[in-house]
Amino acid sequence: MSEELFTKLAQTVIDGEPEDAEALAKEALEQGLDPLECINKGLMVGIHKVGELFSCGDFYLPELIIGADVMKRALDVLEPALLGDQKREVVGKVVIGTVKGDLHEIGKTLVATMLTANGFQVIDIGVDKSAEEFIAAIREADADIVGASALLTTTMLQQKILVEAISEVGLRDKVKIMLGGAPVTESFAHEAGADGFAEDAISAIDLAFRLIDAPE
Ligand code: B1M
Repeated sequence: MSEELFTKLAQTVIDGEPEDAEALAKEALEQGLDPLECINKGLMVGIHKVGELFSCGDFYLPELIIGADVMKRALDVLEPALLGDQKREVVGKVVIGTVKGDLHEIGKTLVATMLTANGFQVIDIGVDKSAEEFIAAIREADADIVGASALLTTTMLQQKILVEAISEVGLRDKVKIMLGGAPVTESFAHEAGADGFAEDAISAIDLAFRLIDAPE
C-alpha cells in the first residue's frame, strides 16, 4: 500500500500535478507513513526522473520548474512532520546556503530541515549566495558550522572559493565547513579544503554531529 502511494507521489512530480501531490502527502501522513520515506521513495524518485527527461531532451525548462514546484508543495506538508516537537537543546549553530550562481534550493532546504529536527539552530541564507554573504552570516550567527550546497558542476567551484575566502578572513579555525549537492564528492570536498561532505540529508546530520564532536 505504501509502495503504491510512493509511486503515485513520484508520478505527480513527473506529471506536474501540485494539488495531487499535496493531497497524497496529507494522505501519507494520515496513514502514519514516515515523511522521510515519502520524500526519498516518492518525491526524489519523481524529481530524478524529471532530471533524466530534461537531460535527454524530452523535458524542457518549464517542466523542470513545474516539477520542482510540485515537489515543494508536497514538502510543505511533509517537512513540519519531520520537525516534530522542537524541545531539544540547541546542539550547535549552522549557517547554510546555496552558492553563488546556483538557484537550486530543494536539497539545501531539506538538509536545513533535518538539521533543525535534530537540534541544530539553522540560519538558512537562501540561494545564489556569495562567499561574502556566507561570511557575514557566519559572523552574525557566530556559527559552529557552515554548509554550502551546489547542484551544478559549474557552481561547485564556488564552494572552493568559499573555503578560501573563509580562510582569508581568519575564520577557518572557528567554523567547520561541510559541502553537499548532487555533483559534489568526498574527494572534491577534501581537495577544496572543507571538513566534510554529505551525500544526503541523513548523512548531513551525522556529519554535523561529528564536526562539532557532539553525541547524537
Ligand atoms: Co536544474 N539542473 N538547472 N533546476 N535541476 C540539475 C541539477 C541537472 C542535473 C538536471 C539535468 O540536466 N539532469 C542539471 C545540472 C547539470 C550539471 O551541472 N552537471 C541542471 C541544469 C543544467 C539546470 C539549468 C542550467 C537549466 C537551464 O537553465 N538550462 C538551470 C540552472 C539555474 C541555476 O541554478 N543558475 C537549472 C534550473 C533548475 C530549476 C530552477 C528549474 C529547478 C530548481 C528549482 C528549485 O530548487 N527551486 C531545477 C531542478 C528541479 C533540477 C533537478 C531536476 C532536481 C534538483 C532537486 O531539487 N533535487 C536536477 C536533477 C537532479 O538532481 N537529478 C537539476 C531534489 C533534492 C532533494 O536533491 O538537490 O540533490 P538534491 O539534494 C540532496 C543531496 O544532493 C544532498 O542532500 C539532499 C537531500 O538528499 N545535498 C546536501 C544537497 N545540498 C546539500 C548540502 C549539504 C549536504 C548535503 O551540506 C551543506
